[in-house]
Amino acid sequence: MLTDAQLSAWKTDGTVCPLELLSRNEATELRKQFDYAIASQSPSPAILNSRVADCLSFAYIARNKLLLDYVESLLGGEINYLWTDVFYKQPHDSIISWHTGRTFFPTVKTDLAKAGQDACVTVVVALDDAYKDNGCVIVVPGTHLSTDDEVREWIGCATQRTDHKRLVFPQSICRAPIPLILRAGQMALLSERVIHGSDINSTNSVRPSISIRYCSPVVSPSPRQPTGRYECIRVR
Ligand SMILES: O=C(O)CCC(=O)C(=O)O
Repeated sequence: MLTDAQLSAWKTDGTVCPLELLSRNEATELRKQFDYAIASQSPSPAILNSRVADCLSFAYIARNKLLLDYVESLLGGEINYLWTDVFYKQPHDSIISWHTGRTFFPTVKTDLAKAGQDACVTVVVALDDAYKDNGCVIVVPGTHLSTDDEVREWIGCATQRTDHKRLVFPQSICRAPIPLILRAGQMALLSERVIHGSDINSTNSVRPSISIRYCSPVVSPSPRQPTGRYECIRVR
């Protein structure tokens, strides 16, 4: 479970990072399985999601007890798994533009959403070390407290996530973005409402990570969401 300090960081920043999850060896093993899933796609995509990769590792990591304990601290004791995106950021490859998870998650019209609480959460798991130069995820802390109109004004309606320009910081947001620096096997939690993205990988190696999406049972996506995602699966 998250400590009081971590919960307080979540409330202020909309993210908690880093959290210990896997050993370096376990992360390497998991990476091998995702490498295999990526290699089986032709041409190899930079972003792969669980619809196209029928990969047991998705189920294995999405049900990890420690990971679900962290998620439980935010969503409560009943947790649904939505889907996983695999980000294999190639050397010198593209940015992920500023966006919020909300753009892609099912819309929630509940008292929970009105109370400004998260019904959907992203877990980023680093399959290798992630840092600024290799294009780790960057978060604009505190933006999860903004209104939808403010977010639209700052970043527009980002439905197309990849771009080849540098990640430009929206000037009107006053808190500086923070890089989510993770060792292989560590994880970060992201609010569905916090603005984030990632910059160019300026190294010569791939930066691999996975983003696992969870929701509380108040969100009940139909088998065919507008996003084309899977129906959710109860994992706790
Ligand atoms: O890993 C990345 O580069 C971006 C991750 C992201 O934007 C997300 O999980 O929503």
